[in-house]
Amino acid sequence: MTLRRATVRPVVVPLGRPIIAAIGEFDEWPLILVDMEMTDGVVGSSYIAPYRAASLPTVVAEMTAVLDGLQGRPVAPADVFAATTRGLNVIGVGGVSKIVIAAIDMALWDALAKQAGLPLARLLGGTVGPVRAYNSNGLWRHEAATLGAEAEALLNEGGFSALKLRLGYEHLRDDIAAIDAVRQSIGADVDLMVDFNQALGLGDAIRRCHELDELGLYWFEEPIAYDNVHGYAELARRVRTPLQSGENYYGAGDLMQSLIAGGVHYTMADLMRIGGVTGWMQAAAVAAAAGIQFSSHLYPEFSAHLLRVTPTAHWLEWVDWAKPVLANPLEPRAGTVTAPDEPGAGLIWDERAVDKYSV
Ligand code: SMN
Ligand code: MG
Repeated sequence: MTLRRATVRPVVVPLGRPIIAAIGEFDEWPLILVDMEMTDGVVGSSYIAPYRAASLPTVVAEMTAVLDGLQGRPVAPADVFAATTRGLNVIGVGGVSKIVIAAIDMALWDALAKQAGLPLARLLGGTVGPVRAYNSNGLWRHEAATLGAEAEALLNEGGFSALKLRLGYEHLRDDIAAIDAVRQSIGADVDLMVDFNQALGLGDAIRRCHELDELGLYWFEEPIAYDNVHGYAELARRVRTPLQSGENYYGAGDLMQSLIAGGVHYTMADLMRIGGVTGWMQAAAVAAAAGIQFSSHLYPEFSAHLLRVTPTAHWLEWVDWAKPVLANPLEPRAGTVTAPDEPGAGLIWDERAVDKYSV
C-alpha cells in the first residue's frame, strides 16, 4: 500500500469565543485539512491550525510540494518523518517545515491505524479510555467583570473541574482582578491554570509571578519567551508555582534543552509544532525519562489517543475549535475526553461544512 494522492484544503471557521491573548486576537480560526489516499482506498486524515489566515497559502504550497514528492511511498510514518526532515533541513526544520511534516505524519498514522483496524491509541499499544481535561475554550483577556459568568459556563460545558485563564494584562492589578473574578465564581476546589503567552520580560516575570505565587494557581504557563531557556531556569528558582511550557517547542530537542537548563516543571506538546505523532512520541519519551508531566496543547482529537500511551500523561487541553468541520466532534464528559473506539484517530469531515468554510 502506497500513497496514491493527497488533498490539502484550507478552511477558515468561526470561533465560539474569539481569542484575545498576548500572542494576538483571532475572530476566526484557519485550518488546513489533509487527506492522504492510499492504493488500498484507505484515507488518512489530519488537520493543523497555523493561527494566521494570511499564512495559509504559504503553508499549503509547501505541504503540497512535499506531498507531491511522497507519491508511491509506503504508509510508514517513521520513515516519512525521517525523509521529510532530511529533505527540509536545507531550509530549516522549525516553523513551516515542521508543521508540514507534522500534518503529513498525523495523516499517515491515521492511515496506518485504519489499515490495522485499530484506534490510534491501540495501534500504539494502549487502550481507548477517558483522559482528564481542562476547559480552555474561553477566559481570554476580557474585562474582569465578564470572566466570572464565563468561567461558570465553561465548567458546565462538560462537567469540568479545571479551567485556564489568560493573563499578561498590562498591569499586575489587572491580572489579580481577573484571577479574583474567576475564583469568586468557581470556588476554591476548581484547578485554575494561568497562561501569560510569553507576555513578560524576565525581570517583570520575576516580579509578577512572585506577587501571584500565593494565589493557589495550578501552573504559570509561558510567563516569558519560550526559547529563553536560561530565563525559565532563573524564574524556576524564584517562584513556587510550577512553570509550564512546551506549546512552542518544535520537536523533542527543544524540550530537552529546557529540561537540561532546569526551567520547566510541567510540559505540553502541540502536535503541529512538536512534529505530529512521531514527534509527540519522541518528546513524551524525553519527558518520561526526566519524570516531567506531559499535557497536550490544542488538537484534542489526536491528543486523546496519545495521552493514553504517554507515560507521564497529565492534562488534555480541551478546545472545540475544529468542531465546525467535524461530523463526529468529541463530547467531553465529567471533565474527561474519550477518543472514539474506531479505527484511526477518528476525524470525519462534515463535507458540506468544509465547502462552506473553504477559502
Ligand atoms: C493559546 C492557544 C491558541 C491560541 C491562543 C492562545 C494558548 C493555549 O497559549 O495554551 O491555549
Ligand atoms: Mg498556552
